[in-house]
Amino acid sequence: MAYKTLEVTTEGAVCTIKLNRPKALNALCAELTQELSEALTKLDKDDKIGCVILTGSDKAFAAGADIKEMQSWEYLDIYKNDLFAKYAESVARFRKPIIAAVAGYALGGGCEIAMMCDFIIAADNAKFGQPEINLGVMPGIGGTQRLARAVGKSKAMDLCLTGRMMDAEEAERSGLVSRIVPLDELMETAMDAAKKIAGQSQPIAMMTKETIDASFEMSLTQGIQFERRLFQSMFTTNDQKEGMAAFVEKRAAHFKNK
Ligand code: DAK
Repeated sequence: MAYKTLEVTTEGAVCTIKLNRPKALNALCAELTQELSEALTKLDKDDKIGCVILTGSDKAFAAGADIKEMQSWEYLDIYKNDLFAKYAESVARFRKPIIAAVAGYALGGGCEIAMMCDFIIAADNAKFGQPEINLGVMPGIGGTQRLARAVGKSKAMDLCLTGRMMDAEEAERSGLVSRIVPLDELMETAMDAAKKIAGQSQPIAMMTKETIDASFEMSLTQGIQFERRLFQSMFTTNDQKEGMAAFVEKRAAHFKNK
């Protein structure tokens, strides 16, 4: 399907979604969020896709929600339509691995979407921030919660209260991003990681993601119990048999996602 605000390309079992409103630095307008939600809903159901990369342009991953669109919103419209809830859920509840490949600005809603992904690979020109306070609001799709969990209270407070940006080095130091690469290597690095993930057993990768995500919702004891139960269940899969047989037989594993 053709989208107006996204470029969606598939290479093997990896799908890349590129946010594509370059003139507005990929500001997240209603059309873009609707299209992103539709694309992810389809990909979640597509058995052939094992991993998704979400990216933007060299200058901006996304500079936040579309301020020009948002300017005239009234409280009751936002409340009744539960604005942004559906698309935010479609990213945060996406069940397969999803990598954010971030170059340039990831601000406001842009930083929040990147944080909803499973991990962030940043180009050396990436800049992260929650500048909503400069607009007389605060982060509204998980920024206060996910940023605090990712970088700790002190830096989350600093970023959300001053509205300042942090560069890629600071973001990596504080644990927001998993690695930094030169800008011209960003997509190749993200694709290598995505292919590696997509080459694993899809159900096992999904369960691994689900278990790590559960650690943010559960006590340690509950989380460890959840992990143990899912680990045990993996021994019902052909892929566990194949993975271990391949190791013993000194050959590459061929997972069948079963
Ligand atoms: N919205 C709309 N247009 C934007 C935009 C944005 N967020 N960011 C940039 N643009 C547009 C600019 O207006 C400009 O358009 P023209 O004037 O050329 O028509 C074009 O993109 C290029 O931008 P600049 O000329 O400003 O480019 P610079 O390189 O000089 O500066 C910048 C880049 C990223 C530093 C600057 O553009 C900037 O500060 N942008 C705004 C960043 C920002 O404040 N982001 C946070 C947005 S608030 C909700 C939950 C959450 C939210 C909303 C609702 N609910 C639950 C309902 C989220 C809110 C946000 O994300």
